[in-house]
Formats: sequence, structure tokens, C-alpha cells
Amino acid sequence: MPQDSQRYSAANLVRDFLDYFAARGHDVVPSAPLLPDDPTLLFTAAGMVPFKGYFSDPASAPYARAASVQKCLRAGGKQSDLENVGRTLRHHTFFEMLGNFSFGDYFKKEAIEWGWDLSVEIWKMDPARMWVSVFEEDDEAFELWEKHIGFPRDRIVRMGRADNFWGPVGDTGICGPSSEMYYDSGRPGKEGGPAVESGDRYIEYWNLVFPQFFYTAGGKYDLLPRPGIDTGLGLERLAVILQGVEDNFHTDEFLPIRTAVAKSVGDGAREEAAQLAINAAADHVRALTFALAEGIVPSNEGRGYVLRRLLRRALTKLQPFGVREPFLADAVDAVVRTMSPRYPELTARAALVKEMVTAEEERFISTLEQGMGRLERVLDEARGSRSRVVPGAEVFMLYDTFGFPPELTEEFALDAGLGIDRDGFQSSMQAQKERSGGAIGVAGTTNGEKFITIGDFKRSEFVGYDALSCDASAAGLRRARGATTDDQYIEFTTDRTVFYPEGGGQVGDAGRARFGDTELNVVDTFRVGDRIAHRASWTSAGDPEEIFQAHPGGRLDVDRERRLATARNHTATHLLHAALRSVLGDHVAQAGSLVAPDRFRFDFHHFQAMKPEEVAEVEHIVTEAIMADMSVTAQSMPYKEAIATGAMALFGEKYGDTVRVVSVEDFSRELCGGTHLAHTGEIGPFFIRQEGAVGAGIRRVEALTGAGAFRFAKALVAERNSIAALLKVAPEDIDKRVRTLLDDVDAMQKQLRRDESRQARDSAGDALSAAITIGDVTFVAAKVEAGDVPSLRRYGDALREKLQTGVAVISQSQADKPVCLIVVSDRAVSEKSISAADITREISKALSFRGGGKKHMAQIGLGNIEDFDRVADFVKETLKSLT
Ligand code: ALA
Repeated sequence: MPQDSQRYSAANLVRDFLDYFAARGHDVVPSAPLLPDDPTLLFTAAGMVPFKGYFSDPASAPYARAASVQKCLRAGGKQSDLENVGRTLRHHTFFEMLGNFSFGDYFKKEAIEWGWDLSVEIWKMDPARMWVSVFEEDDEAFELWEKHIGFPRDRIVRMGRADNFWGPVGDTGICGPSSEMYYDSGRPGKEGGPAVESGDRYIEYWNLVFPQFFYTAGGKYDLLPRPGIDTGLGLERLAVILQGVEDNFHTDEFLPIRTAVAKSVGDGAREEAAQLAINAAADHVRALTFALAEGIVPSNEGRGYVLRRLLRRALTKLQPFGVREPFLADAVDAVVRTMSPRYPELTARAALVKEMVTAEEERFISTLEQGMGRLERVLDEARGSRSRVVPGAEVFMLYDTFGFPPELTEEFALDAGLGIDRDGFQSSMQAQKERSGGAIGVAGTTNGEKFITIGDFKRSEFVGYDALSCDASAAGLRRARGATTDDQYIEFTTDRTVFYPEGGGQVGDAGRARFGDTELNVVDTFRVGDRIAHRASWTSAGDPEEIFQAHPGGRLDVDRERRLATARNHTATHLLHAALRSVLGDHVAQAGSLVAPDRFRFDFHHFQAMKPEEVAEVEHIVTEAIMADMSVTAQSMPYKEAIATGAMALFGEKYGDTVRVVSVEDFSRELCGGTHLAHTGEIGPFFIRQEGAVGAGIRRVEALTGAGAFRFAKALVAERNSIAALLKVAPEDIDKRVRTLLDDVDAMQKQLRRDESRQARDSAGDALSAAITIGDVTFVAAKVEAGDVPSLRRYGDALREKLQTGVAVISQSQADKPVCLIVVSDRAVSEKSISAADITREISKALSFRGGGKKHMAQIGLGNIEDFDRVADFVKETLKSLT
């Protein structure tokens, strides 16, 4: 067994692999991003993903053979290994897959021969420790191993579909039987060759797939015109075998990351139970670093949600072993140091990645400890219950209050031999959405009745990009509730409409409609399946159904001013998006938006507050783009083409094959279905009214355009004038005047405090005259006039100075929930060993008031002033027993 780790460093293994296949006619292709060029896949989860199309259409491939080292992420979606990470010693979320591929070129014989040759001739693996598996029906592969290679037949295992049939990587696509190569590590585990239950013993390191089929949406296996080859060799598993280290997490390129994580765990890292948790956290940090460096950001949806889950899983796994401080940034540094020789792009993004993980981490850590406590209680209760299932409401509470992804709770539950109620979780989630009024606009109050059919139209066509009026035929009708029973509404759908239905952040159109003699005031428009519904107030006494049945043909007119005002805001949203990217960087991605007639807001990923000068620069860029009066155009095109021209799409959003691209000359290009202006000049004035946070790493800009912006500016000027009048200065002197006023207030407050202290000293003298002596300790109890706690403390200080050897109990006489102080003079502390803190502790125990402090002074919160005598008596009794 060769154990020369230098010779077999990960970097050398990668080089060996690519050299070997390059020498056999393969084009060496660089890794594609983790973010696949396919909206139906969550992440690139195999080496073949970037080549998918070439297997079904070899003629379209620029090369017949290729080899690559592909970054892969298997966390979420169909190909997830997430739950296994931190349980086995061989699974990762992020890993690198070495692969050789044939697109209708060579087939099984070469694939098997080269897999064997590279393993035993170049890498000198011990043939006696190797095993292979083939698909149970694949006699051809069995024979190739036995006859062509001369592999002993008792170490060729036939396995079923679950193990030896690979793909497709999404719901449809390339798949076929496979043959896998294993190495017996000698680690504990069931003997006798690879099987499902052999655990970590037989390392499955190389999967040779023989793609022969295309699995269709209809569930059929279509034979490919020419079969190909798709292999995947896991770099860590290969390194384990050749470096002779104990597991994947101790290979040359993984160990430094693991060590960095273990260091943050501190002493707890030595615990046996911590080892798997450290592995998992190190794995997750590596995955996060690569994904964030590519510009994918944590969020509550889609890919971003997977990242958030990884991060939270890493933190929760380590929490029981004593990690309390944010540690991810250090671990990210270790990933960058270790991996940047082969992935230089990591270095440039390191600072950004660290800021993002730390922002997320800080947010989660603050609730983590409480969350874990709660989780343990919840699991305990479920353990004691008959169903042994964690109720959905608890899963939801852990999610909503403590940020525990439900999948994470489920994992902890499974570890404890319990289940979770997923349906219950969903309904709690739904109930909360309804409580918070999930939908925008009045459409949210629809009572969900079925539509009565007026005309037989299955879908509504939107014809309102250019026109604002059209004739239309009614399709369906229902009555709808308003906020009160006096508000009567109807909702009607039509075969076609110029009314824009709420979508893509843009609110629905309003306007007028007429059916027969009935004039309708349309207040909102939204989609219901394939149809577009108009919501109109119903004021007439007649029956809407009769009216629509009698006059199914009508006229629709969109409110032009409102539409135009909305379009101003929508076009401005695109300008803002482009300006934010140019000022803050390309990581700025839209996280949500609301486009209304009077304002708009735009949420985006960014990890810190915008500086005032950044806001000003963004405003400036947008205003320049408005003044340049650029033309705005929309065009339909295939999704792929749109993305290729650099149009911005939303992460995690599903788009159809054909998309609409809205361009503002060369300034901005976005996939968008909304209504826009023809020229940016129509926007008029533009202002950012506010910038703030809406979540970890998500900022919100609220802005105004057109008449709204004008009104805003006018209001600001009016306000400024009225403040100036109030201050009796010219508007430009407001600043100076306010400064002087603040200085005056400051001086007055100081004077007030001085007076109060003097008064306190005087009245402390009065209090002292009522002192009694207990043993040789002076004792004073007094209710005093002190507006706030600081002045009560000043009083206490004054009293303490006057007491020789003494203890005083004082309280606010007027406050709602008065505060009580116990003060102990220096000599009482040093000569009599009396401590205010100790007495307070006894009071907390005996009278159950909350308090605490130091030897000389401690503070207790009272329910009301009547409680004071009980406290004073307690102190008196305590002194008696001491002296
Ligand atoms: N595509 C195959 C896999 O991912 C090689 O295992």
C-alpha cells in the first residue's frame, strides 16, 4: 500500500487524472459553476451536468471525449447527501468529481479498461483489495471485468437498480446501468464485499456509468441513438485510499479545514462524540465558501435556503461541544488557504464570503442556545408521547422563533428515534401566512368561492402592454367579500384583458369596465390559475349574474394615470437594480420588490448598510439615466438566449422556455413581465426615501418617482420652512440654531444633576436623623423622592458617605414599580463583612424579589412601594443576626 502523501496529494491526483485522459484523446474541460445553467436543477451535482445535452445529441458536442474536475454540491433536491454528512466518513455536500466522458464515442470496454489501468498501474492500488459491482442484468460488463481484465469473478458483485443504475440527474434526462469500483479499506464493517450494509469499509470510489437511455417526462426510457460514457471518481475517496489516512476528513486538502474548525470548538473538540460534528461543520463551511464565492447568497428560498440550512446545521452540530463565538470566518480562511492554489478565484471573494457568513452566523447564534434548549425539551416530550412524533406546531415554533430549518429539526428527531409532523408544520406555516395577510392588495380578502361560468374561456390573454382599452367577453363571475359586509365586490374573468394582473412585484391595474349599462369600478386585478380576475365594487341593487348573462360582452379601460405612475416606478426599479450593482457590486441580487403607483421598494442581497455616499451615488446614477431619456424596449426570446445576453433573472424563480426581456438600452436588461414606460425621461424626479435592513444580508430601498417624488420634495421644503419659523431663523440657519439649543439643554441638565446631588446630600442628612443602631451598626430605612434610578443612586452615594459604619435601605417613593437600593458603608464592608449583594441574594430567596449588585450597593425591583417595609424589615433582622 503506497502511503506517500506528497506523491498522492490531491493536486497530484487531479493532474494524473487529467494527463491520463488527455493522452487518450480527451479534451480537458474546466469545471462549470455550482449554479447550473438549468433552472430545474438546484446545483451541479455530477460531472456530467454541464455536458447533459451532448449525450442525447452527440453531433452537437464540440468534442467526442472530455475529462473534467467538476465542483459538485449535493445538498437539497434529488441528489442530496446532506443528511449523511456527519454520519458516515465518506459523504460530502461539496466535493470534486473527476470524470471522463464519451459522447457517442467509446463505450464500456475502454471505460472499464482505463478505470482499472489508472487505478493499478499509475496509482498502484493493491488489486487484491479491489472489488467491482455491475448491474444485475449487465452480462456484458461482467464479462469485460472477468475476461478482458482478468478480474476474479468472486469479487464481481451483481447489484440491483438502486445501486447500479444511475440517473437521471433531474426529473428527466440521461441514465443507464453502471459499474462501480471499490477498495477494501480494512476499516470495521461487514466483510464479504460491497453491500448496502457494509458501511464505511468498502470505499466506492469510481462510478462508471453507461448512459443508454433518456428518461422522459412521460416515464419512458428512450434508447439513446448512440450510448456514451459518464464516469465519476470522488477526489476525497481516492485520496483516502492512496494517502492511507483514516477517512475523507483527514486527506491533505481537507484536514487543514477540519483543524481550523476543531480549534474553534476548543477543549470540546477532544470528545469522541464531537468528531462527526466537526466533520460535518468543516464540510458545510467548504460548501458555503464555494457557493457564496459564486454569488449564491443565503435566503429563505431555493438555493439560498439550502445555504442557510448548511450554515445553521454546522452551528447546531457544534453547539453541544462548547462553541459560543462566531467561528465561520476563520474556517472560511482555512478553506481559502487550502483550496485557492487550485481555485484562485476564492481569494478575491474571501472578504465578501466572510462578511456574509458572519452576518448570518451572528443572527442565528443569538437564538441558538435557547433554541437548542427548547429543541431538547420538545424531543423529550415527544419521547414520552405515544406517537413519538414532534407536533407540527413545535416544529414551526422552532423555525419561526429560533430559525431552525424544519429539516434540521427532523434530523435531530430521527437521531433520537422520533418523527416530525410535516403536515402539521405546513398548516402552522399556512396559518401564519394568513394571519400576516400574505397577499398584497384587496385581492387578499377573497373568500375563495368558485366562479360561475358566463362564457367558456379556459384562459385569459393579457393584451395590455401597448393598449389600455379593449373589448372582452366575460368568462366567470363570483361575489367577493370586502373588509366589512357593507363593501360589496364582484370578481370577473374575461377571455382577454388590458388589466395587468398583480405579479413580479407589480400591483394589479385598476380602472373602469362596462357590461351593458352597468359601469364598474375595477379596484384590483390578479391571476386565478390561467385566468385573470378583475375585482370591482358592486354598488348596484341588481343581480350581477343576471347582468353578466344578459351582457357578456363588455368594455375594459385601464386607469391611465395609475398605470403610468406604476410604470414610472417599475422602470425606475430596473434602473435602481443596475445602479446598485454598479455601486455595490455584482453580488447585489434582487430578493423581492413591490411596485405600486405611489412608491416602490426593492429588496436585495447585501451584507451591510449602505453608506450615505453610496445612496447618493445610486441616486445620481439613476437620475443621470433618467435625464439621458433612454428608450425602454421589451422582447420575447428563448430563456437560454436571454441568459446568454446577460439578462438578470431571479435566483430560484422558475421561468418558462420563452421569456420577456425588458431592456433599457445598454444600461439594464432583466427578465420581466411588468409594464414599463417607453422612455426613462418619463420617470421625472427620483428619490430614495429610505434604506434599511429587512433580514440578515437583505437590505431594502424605498423610493419615489414622478408626482410622488415631487410631492415628497415639496413636503420636505414645507417642513423645513415651518421648522425655521418655529425656531425664528432663516431655513439655512436651522442647523446652527439646533446646535445651540442642544448645547443649552446639555448645560441645563448638568446644572440640574448638580442641584439634585446637593439636595440628596441635604436630605440624606434628614434621613440619617431617623437612624437607629443595631449593635454598633447604624441602620437607615427611607423612602425618598427620586424621579429615576440614577438620582436614587446619587442619593444612595450621598447617604453612604455620611454613614460611619452603617447600612441604608432606600426606595423611590413615587415610582410605579419602585427600585430599592441597599447601600453599605466602606467600614461596614471592611470591618463587619456586610455585603449588599449577599443581603440581596437572601432577599431574592426569601421574598422572591429580583435583584443583584456589589458589596457596597445592590438594587432590588419592587412590585409596589408597600413592599418596601418587608424589605427594610428583612434587612434589619439580618443585621440583628449579624451583630
Ligand atoms: N454521473 C455519475 C455519478 O454522479 C458518474 O456518480
